[in-house]
Amino acid sequence: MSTLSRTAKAYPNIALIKYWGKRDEAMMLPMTGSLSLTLNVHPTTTTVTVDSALTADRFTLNGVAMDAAGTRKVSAFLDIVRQMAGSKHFANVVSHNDGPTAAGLASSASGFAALAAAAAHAYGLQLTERNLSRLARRGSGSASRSVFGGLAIWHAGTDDASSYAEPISAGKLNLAMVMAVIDAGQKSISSREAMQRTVQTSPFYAAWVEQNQKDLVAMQQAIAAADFTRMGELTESNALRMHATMLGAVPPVRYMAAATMHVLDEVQAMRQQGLPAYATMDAGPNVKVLCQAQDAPAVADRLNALFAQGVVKGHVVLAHAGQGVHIC
Ligand code: 2P0
Repeated sequence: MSTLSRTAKAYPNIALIKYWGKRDEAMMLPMTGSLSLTLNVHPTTTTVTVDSALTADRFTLNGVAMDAAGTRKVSAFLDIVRQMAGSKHFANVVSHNDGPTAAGLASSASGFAALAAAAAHAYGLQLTERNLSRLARRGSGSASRSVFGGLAIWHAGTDDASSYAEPISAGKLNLAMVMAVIDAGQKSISSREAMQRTVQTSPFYAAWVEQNQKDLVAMQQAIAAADFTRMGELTESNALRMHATMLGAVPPVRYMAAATMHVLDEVQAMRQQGLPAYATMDAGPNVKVLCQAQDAPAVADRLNALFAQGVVKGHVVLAHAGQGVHIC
């Protein structure tokens, strides 16, 4: 019997320019590029132990042993790693999410980035960061971006080799993300299914793809110019457009809740009162507010005050730019 164990830690990322829709489901190639900020909260820590005595993969998440159905995605991902490494051995995967799972808070991004790094090392693969990003993409598209810290762009590419993320310099920008967590429960429909339905049925989808490509170029220009206002405007409008294309799906996909709208109103009020803050939402009702680090305490105070009124229930999590995936 032989065992080899490696542990990796990765952080979630929040897209400023979103990924919504695949053109190749099997290879996990996206319709468009996307751009994100990796955070310094809610990491996933994953240990992969390759064990020649095992007769199947095992997966434990947050202390709970998963059944065959709960292990399927992890095992399918390990099949890719085994094929690359020329190994037939199964593995024991123990993962801990330091944040809510599947609540639209990017747990699959941190989860598959950590799994990719731990599994690659445990199976003896020596991958460049680019190839690690390509591998993480096969588990979950957004995980390709969590390989890197801070700002990262995932190039759509045209095939497996050209679809990877890479870091972007933030220059003098010191960004923060204040999260209004209004519902930490599991989402009603997975983003994978929701984006598939949107691609297949939304009459707005073609317009989304066209606009997203323009937004991605404009965002890179805004980052290079350290133009936070432009970055914020692009972030908020890009998120609203993504939700608009989902609302056009049949049946419609609506992640935004009444509480989401209350928070969006509050963010708009902040801006009108001179506090530069911009909202983005993913596959869930939570709102993440992009701001500059010096304004983050004031933004958090405003959201805490909103929750203290009791009309909207929730809590605030303050995040800054975090690290890329690393072996612990
Ligand atoms: C993003 N989201 O760019 C977008 C915006 C959610 C909304 O990537 O099917 O878990 O595993 O590739 O990456 C969430 O979807 O989906 C996501 P798969 P993933 O962050």
